[in-house]
Amino acid sequence: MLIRNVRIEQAEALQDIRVTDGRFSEIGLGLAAAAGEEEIDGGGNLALPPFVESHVHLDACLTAGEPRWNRSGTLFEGIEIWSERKQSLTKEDIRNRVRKAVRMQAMNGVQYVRTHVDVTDPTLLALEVLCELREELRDHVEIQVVAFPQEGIHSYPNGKVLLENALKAGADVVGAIPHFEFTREYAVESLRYAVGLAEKYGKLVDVHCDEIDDPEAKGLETLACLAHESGLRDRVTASHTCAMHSYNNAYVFKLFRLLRMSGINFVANPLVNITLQGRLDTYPKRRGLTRVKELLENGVNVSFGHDDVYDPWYMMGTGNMMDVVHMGLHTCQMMGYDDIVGSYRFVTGNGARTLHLGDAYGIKTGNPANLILVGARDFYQALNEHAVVLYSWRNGKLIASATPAEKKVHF
Ligand code: 17E
Ligand code: FE2
Repeated sequence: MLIRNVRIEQAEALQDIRVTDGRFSEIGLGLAAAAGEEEIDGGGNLALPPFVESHVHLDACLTAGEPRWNRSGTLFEGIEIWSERKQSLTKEDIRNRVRKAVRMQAMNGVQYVRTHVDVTDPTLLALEVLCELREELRDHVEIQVVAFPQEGIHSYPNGKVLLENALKAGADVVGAIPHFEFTREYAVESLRYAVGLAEKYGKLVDVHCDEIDDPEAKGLETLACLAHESGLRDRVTASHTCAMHSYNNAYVFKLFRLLRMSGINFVANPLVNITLQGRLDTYPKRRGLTRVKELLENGVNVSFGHDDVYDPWYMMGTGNMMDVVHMGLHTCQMMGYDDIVGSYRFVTGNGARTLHLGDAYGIKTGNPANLILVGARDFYQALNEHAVVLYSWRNGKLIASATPAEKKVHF
């Protein structure tokens, strides 16, 4: 197959991409079609490696309003509602919702997903189902499963054993939630325990870290210190880190030295944290997003996640990572031209680093032919005009396509 006239990321010239046996076999200017080779006119549109959803909760997706709506709009009411909803989980319920959400993501060009799955459940049902779906859907999406202790490790009955059992049952990544633990001591112990399990079982780490407007929430320094001293480094990710928004600058200055040394990744979730944080403020109201621009300036890897698709924490969402980037650029005030045109990195390459996808990710000769074609000349236009993903190919096979809606003005 020959895909003609596409702009690969921010390249100046339009190029052609040849796919042979599911891999990129040639990339260049004006390639000649072989006899009988399928040709696709890229029309000058934007070719990107597939979107990476680096933080979402698929087990809870598509449950908004069940059994009740989140009236306060806080994280903590969301956790209460989910705790009620998870009593009625069944295998079929989880399978149906996750399959639907994954198809929504596929329609929007996502091919890699890291999902947190709540393991504060004595049955570990959602974890079991997500591990099954990870295998079942492998041809269409690469799923990583995080064992996520939503109600705490040390503060939930049998929490330590459940977390370890989740790893034995096949989770890829260990989670934690220090700001939700009963005490500061539990917060620290829970991080030590989670990192210890990652070492024991050879897993990655991704912590819901300090998702609260409390400047005293300092799980991050403990996590970064553990990543540094254990040598796990970039195998560790700190998600949310909202408290960093409220830390004083002197403390942040000191903290950033450790963050640079530790090599850890960050995931910000702009759509969700702009709505969950600041809820207990009157005015002025904090935005509560982590310091994305400053992290990047310090050479730290940051990706963006959607976090929720229509659930107790966020009652909107279609799985479109461009919505996430759009919100992130506004709320983090990254609205310079270069910031905008290059912002696909938050949901492509930076996410791939967080997920440890390795060199096989990216539009390069020899790599698996995984790519999307976005209906815009660059990512700036794509964001501004809400472009659609025209094609999503995985291993050279078309897995999703769309036609832009036709709109008319009658004057
Ligand atoms: N659970 C949590 O602790 N934080 C979140 N943002 C979501 C679930 C979505
Ligand atoms: Fe989350």
